[in-house]
Amino acid sequence: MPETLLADHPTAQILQHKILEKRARVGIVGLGYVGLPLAVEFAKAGFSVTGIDISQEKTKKVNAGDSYVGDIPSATLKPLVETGKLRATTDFSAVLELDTINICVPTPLRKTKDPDMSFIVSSCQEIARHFHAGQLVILESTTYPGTTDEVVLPILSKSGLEVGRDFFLCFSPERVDPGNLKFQTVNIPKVVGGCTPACTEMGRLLYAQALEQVVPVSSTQVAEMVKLLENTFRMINIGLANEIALMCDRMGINVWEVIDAAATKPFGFMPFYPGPGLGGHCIPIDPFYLSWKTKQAGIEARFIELAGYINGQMPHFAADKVQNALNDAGKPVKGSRIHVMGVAYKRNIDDMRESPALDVILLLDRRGAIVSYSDPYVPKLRLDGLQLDAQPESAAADADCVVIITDHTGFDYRALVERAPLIVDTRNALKGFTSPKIVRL
Ligand code: SAJ
Repeated sequence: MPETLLADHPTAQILQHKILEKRARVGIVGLGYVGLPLAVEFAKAGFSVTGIDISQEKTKKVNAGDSYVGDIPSATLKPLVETGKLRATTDFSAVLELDTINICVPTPLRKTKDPDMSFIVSSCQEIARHFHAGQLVILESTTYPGTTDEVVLPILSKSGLEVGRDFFLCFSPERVDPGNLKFQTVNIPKVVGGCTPACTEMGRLLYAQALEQVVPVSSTQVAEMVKLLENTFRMINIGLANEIALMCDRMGINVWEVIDAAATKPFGFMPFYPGPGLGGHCIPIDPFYLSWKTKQAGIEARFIELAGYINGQMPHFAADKVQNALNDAGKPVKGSRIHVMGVAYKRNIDDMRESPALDVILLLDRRGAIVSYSDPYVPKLRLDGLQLDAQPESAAADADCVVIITDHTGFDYRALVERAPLIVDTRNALKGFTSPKIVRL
């Protein structure tokens, strides 16, 4: 049994029993869409949980039982706070009282596509100031293979404590999919890999108390690479779908019909769809953590670079589709009123990070178009000097051309087809409609 890994470590034995008896005091650094749901799951499992976040606003909301994360209703959060199971603070000295600490902070890319490790480093430095023997630290932020061993471990080892004996250190990729009603933190299999086998076992033990399935792997690097493979797989296949769309456009073939028919294959195929570009804080970002690291290892990540290029061209392709559609209607882009339907990075959410709509709007604005938009999730848009407020969907009737960038399910597409003079559909949202005024990607 893996527990025997811990048998001969007195420090490990103490922590192991605290975890098994749910006496371990759990800490979550970073109370965002990953950290808050994780904190709730540990609290629901019976642990005493302390969330640590640099945002006073977030900690105040948590302590008031007021959830700001869509996947966590306040009705779930409030009882956990009221019973003292979950509290939040901005004070890292809380680490002194903790037995386990999960780090769930952002890992953005810089403009140069280099990883921005500042949030991980600053969190670890704060933790290290109060760190002591007997603690388990697990990094969850998506990052390049080697981060845990090369960045986190040296910071914690300054304490003179020995990893795997005096303290335990793991990596476990976050797999939260905001808004996914079927897969939530508790039932998404949790991969975890430690600096030593004893670390892996301690991480496995902790997650096993709160989550349905834990997948231990042999090292932190394997665990770090698992997440990057998952999201690089997605980004590259979206890039392939986009390239197929460019080919079909040139050959006059309906790419949507091709993909739907290919998706009838019951094995060996998984549909991805073209679109106006790649948004979000995971898919466009994570693969470049991998390519940055492999470059250092002397290996070019050519698929990632190529897919990144193709995905990056899609906003231009969408803007050109609009320009050509107006041209065919005898109208220049310059001075035309173009109404954008949907600006969030994907349907039915309010997240604007890396949204392709921002690129398309800027491209059309720079070509002299008068741009407006509708998006029930995004009331205002501030973009390079552009200040736009969301318009009602009826504004489409006054446009020279409408372009569907994000296919929110709440839009009234039937009314749109009736009222708009010309529609460029980049998401196949008008799949069930036929009209000469519809131009598909
Ligand atoms: N997109 C396409 N074509 C597709 C799929 C997506 O153009 O076939 C676009 C979307 O419009 C969006 C971007 O790609 O702009 C990213 O979309 P996404 O569906 O990958 O959604 P994300 O960014 O929320 O990705 C998250 C990831 N979850 C984690 O990293 C834990 C990803 O691994 C999940 O697979 C994905 O959610 C999901 O399946 O919803």
